[in-house]
Amino acid sequence: MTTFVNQQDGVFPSVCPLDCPDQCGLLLHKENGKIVKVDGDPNHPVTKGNICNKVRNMKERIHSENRLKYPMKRVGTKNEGKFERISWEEAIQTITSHWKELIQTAGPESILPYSFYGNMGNLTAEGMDRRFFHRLGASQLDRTICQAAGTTGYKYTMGGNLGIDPEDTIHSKLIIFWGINAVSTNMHQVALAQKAKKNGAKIVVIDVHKNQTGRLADWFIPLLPGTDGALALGMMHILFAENMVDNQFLQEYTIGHEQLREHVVQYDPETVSSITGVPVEDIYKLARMYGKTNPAYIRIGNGLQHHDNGGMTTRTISCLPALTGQWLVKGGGAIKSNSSFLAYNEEDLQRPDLLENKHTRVINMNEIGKKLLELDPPIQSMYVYSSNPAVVAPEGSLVRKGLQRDDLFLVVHDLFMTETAKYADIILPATSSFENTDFYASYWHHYIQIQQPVIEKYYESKSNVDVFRLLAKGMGFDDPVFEETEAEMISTSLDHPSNPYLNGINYDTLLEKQYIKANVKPLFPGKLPTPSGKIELYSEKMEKDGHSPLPTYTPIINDGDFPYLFVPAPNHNFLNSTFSNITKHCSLEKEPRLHMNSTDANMENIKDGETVRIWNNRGECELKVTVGENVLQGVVVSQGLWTNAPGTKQLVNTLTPDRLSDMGGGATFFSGRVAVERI
Ligand SMILES: Nc1nc2c(c(=O)[nH]1)N[C@H]1C(S)=C(S)[C@@H](COP(=O)(O)OP(=O)(O)OC[C@H]3O[C@@H](n4cnc5c(=O)[nH]c(N)nc54)[C@H](O)[C@@H]3O)O[C@H]1N2
Ligand SMILES: Nc1nc2c(c(=O)[nH]1)N[C@H]1C(S)=C(S)[C@@H](COP(=O)(O)OP(=O)(O)OC[C@H]3O[C@@H](n4cnc5c(=O)[nH]c(N)nc54)[C@H](O)[C@@H]3O)O[C@H]1N2
Ligand code: SF4
Ligand SMILES: [Mo]
Repeated sequence: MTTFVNQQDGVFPSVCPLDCPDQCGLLLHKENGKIVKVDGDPNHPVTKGNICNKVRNMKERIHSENRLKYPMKRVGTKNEGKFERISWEEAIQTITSHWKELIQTAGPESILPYSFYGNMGNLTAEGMDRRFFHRLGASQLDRTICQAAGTTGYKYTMGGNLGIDPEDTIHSKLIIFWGINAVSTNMHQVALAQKAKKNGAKIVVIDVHKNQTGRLADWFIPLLPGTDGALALGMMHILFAENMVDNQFLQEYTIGHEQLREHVVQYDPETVSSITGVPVEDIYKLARMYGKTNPAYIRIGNGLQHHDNGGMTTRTISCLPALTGQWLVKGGGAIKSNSSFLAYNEEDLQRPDLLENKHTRVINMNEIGKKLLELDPPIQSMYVYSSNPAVVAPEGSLVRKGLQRDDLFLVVHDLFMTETAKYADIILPATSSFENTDFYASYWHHYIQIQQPVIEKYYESKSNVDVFRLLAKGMGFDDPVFEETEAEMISTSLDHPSNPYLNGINYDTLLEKQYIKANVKPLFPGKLPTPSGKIELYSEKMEKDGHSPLPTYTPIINDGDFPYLFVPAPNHNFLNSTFSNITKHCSLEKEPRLHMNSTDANMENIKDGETVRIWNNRGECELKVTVGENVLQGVVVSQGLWTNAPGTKQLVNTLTPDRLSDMGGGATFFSGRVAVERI
């Protein structure tokens, strides 16, 4: 194996580790052992050398003076920020002796891991950690904060995270970005769409906010939050009524189309218009455009499913391509996520068999605040890694109150002193992905990639894999799975006979090629992993699970008597809360803003640029207002998960609900309501 680390200078291949569908190939330019430039790798077949600005500026983060260098223990009160350097031996000894005692007195379920995908490497994000916590018998975390609702909804229709090959979308003639801010969150899909546009394609964006993606559209369709399901049903109504459906496709590859045809009669354009705020003529225009354009492609985003009805909304939109037979056309169909194509051998990587008690309790991460405060028997220790719940989790005040508990033994493993780490008893320094070995599988394009260490580990920092090895040793777990090398873990993961798409992809071929495309084929003709093997427009499984078996519009839940629906979306230059602590990225983004319709602003006597108080019964924030026509009346939108700079109140998740969505226990960040007033 080549050892990039030992070479002080040169240009080395790498992967973007961030939770972003594009999963770009990178080239790291090294001088004197340090990364001096992060560039796109022109050899990557999809991302082709282009990367976003935030990762171009990644070196500011990787070599930041503020990175954690050593393990530390808390010497002040929680959230005071006073810590003292300790050795790794002391850190591991403190943690494991605490846990051994907890296991004796309260049982292993008193301990909870809390993590998400701060680094998408599979060994880092869901490898050695899973083995460790299974063996420990800790409470299990249901990792629902991102796409759980939409994934569950899409699966009812299509059987899994299966869409089209994004490389085919250059052939599309109609591209609908639906609830996705792709310019910021999937820039290479935008590049492919621009190519399609040169060949005559139209780009439509359906969103609650005319942001940079909306501004790029040939046609921007604003609608009220949480009403997309109704819009899709209105389209179906017109597609059937005006005979724009592909009966042969429906016959051959779907079940339930007769029931659906009758069912959507109720969603006439007038009714749908009154729900969505989209004018009747625009609903006709959209349905006819979709019904008559071939190939038509829908990129289904994450934003539209962060609602009470997010599962059903995604389920409903995912039925559309079947109605017009788009799945058979190159460049037609949809992508919600493509992760099922690259599914690896999770059982062997994560070893769920090591968990003895099959009834171990499961805690939904969206409810972490409430659970820390109310659960009985209580969570007595939490180990946070690759996530920053104090900023990113809903009901933020409850989360921070839970973290503040004096009797909660909190360990945080991160690269930085995050808002969460300030509450820790023990802080452990993490390596960046460029210091580790790992493999990466995109959930949008079809390539698997490998990361080999390019730079030395920063001071005493350690990778997640290494820390869990040490913890296993400290706990006295002598199972050989904790001894496996990264190379062995990658080989184990890719050895997965039940996924033929991975044929020929293994550790050695990855080392040799850096990027390998899965052996994907078009979904049709073919059999889907749904119960019927077909696209399920009518789903008996949904009925069994307590949902309407047909796509149905269900309004979001009334969040209280506050005038505005509040959509606190991500921003362009951060990745969730990552980069919110880097001066460069903050200055690129300038400041957090609240977007408000000018009629609403007039009514509230609020002027552009003023600071406003945004509040509900969960708490309050203060942001500057941008007044204009980029959001509909009754809706306010903020962008970015900012941390509280001194004297500011900009933790937007203070205001968001921890209700669970209709499916998958998903998050409902965008279904909350607020009041807004000038200060
Ligand atoms: N620059 C950047 N890139 C990112 C991230 C980031 O923070 N910054 N985060 C990464 C992660 S973890 C994820 S999950 C993805 C998310 O990326 P996306 O899939 O783009 O999802 P969001 O950005 O959450 O929301 C997308 C859009 O949904 C809109 N929206 C909100 N509610 C509704 C609704 O009811 N209907 C419709 N039609 N639109 C609605 C919002 O206004 C927003 O423009 O991006 C990833 N990439
Ligand atoms: N209001 C609102 N809230 C949201 C969202 C929204 O749109 N609006 N989006 C939600 C979504 S979709 C998501 S996915 C979540 C994401 O929320 P998080 O998973 O918390 O993501 P980040 O904020 O990026 O935090 C990741 C942390 O992991 C650390 N990290 C990176 N690499 C490593 C590593 O190798 N090891 C360790 N130990 N740590 C590492 C980073 O330094 C960073 O502090 O946020 C959710 N919260
Ligand atoms: S964040 Fe997304 S667009 Fe930016 S470099 Fe990483 S994968 Fe590419
Ligand atoms: Mo996410």
